[in-house]
Amino acid sequence: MAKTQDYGVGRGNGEPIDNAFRRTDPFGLHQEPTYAGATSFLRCKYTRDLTGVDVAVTGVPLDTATTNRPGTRFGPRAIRQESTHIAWNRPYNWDFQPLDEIAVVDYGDCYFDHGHLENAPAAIEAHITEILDAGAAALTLGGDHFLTYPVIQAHAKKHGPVALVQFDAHTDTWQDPDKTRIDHGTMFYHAVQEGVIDPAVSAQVGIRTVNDDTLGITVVNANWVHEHGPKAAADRVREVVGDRPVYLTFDIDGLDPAYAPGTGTPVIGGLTPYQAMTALRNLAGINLVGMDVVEVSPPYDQAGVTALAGATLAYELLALYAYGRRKA
Ligand SMILES: [Mn+2]
Repeated sequence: MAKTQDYGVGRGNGEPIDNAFRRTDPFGLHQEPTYAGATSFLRCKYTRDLTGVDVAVTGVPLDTATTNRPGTRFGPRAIRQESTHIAWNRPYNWDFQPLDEIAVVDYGDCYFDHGHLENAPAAIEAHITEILDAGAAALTLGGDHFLTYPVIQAHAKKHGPVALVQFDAHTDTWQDPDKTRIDHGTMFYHAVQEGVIDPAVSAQVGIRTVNDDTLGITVVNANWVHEHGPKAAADRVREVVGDRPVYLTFDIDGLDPAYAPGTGTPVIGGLTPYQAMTALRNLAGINLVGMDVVEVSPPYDQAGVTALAGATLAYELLALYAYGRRKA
């Protein structure tokens, strides 16, 4: 395993450019010009070979379950592009480089037929199952939040009912009177009913929309985070999840739209990037088994800031995951 030391363009452990297909070492930073080269998440290698891989990053470009503005089908590609800006340095809030310690590849995107949309959930679940069956963890880039439901179904097959940690403006546990409709605001109702999420050990952070029935999930709403701070919020989450297998989903609208305007259902009064990153850093030690960043909608973005936030938070999630593997 090569240790990351250099910070110059065209230096590091790999080739000066196009490491998305030229690199051979799955560890370490591979610096290349941020404005050039084949784009992958953090310049990781595109491959479907998961031999020895710890985390497979994969896109799910689905945006047909949105209640308002679509566009998140372009999210995975935009997050990959913005990740080139941060692929030269380790996450600032962590005292180690996760890419030195875990092997990460870009697994490409999940395919589903938009002409047979009814088959998309099964296609997503099968795609994630492929990754988990190969012994890797999945870091999924969305796509609208509905996709997290089949992703969690795949995780529950391996880990049992998961503890959900959700950063979001919305609970996504709403239900209609007939309790059959499903979209990106109701899927966690169904996931709890199905038993793939255990609400008693689950927590939602950053909530600022009304839902009188949260199904027993602990809600650490945005106001609480603003009043008590992100470290205290993380403490509450850690208390709730204990040592249960955690699936962490980060809806980019958990951030305030001032920082993440490029999303389908923005709600003001949200978290700052500092609060989000500090909360994630202070979740170190949870038993993280899977994660995603969803709802980045490039058509509504400005100067790529939302995709940059998504890429940065995904990098933070890699650090959180690598920290957990250290203890294991
Ligand atoms: Mn949301």
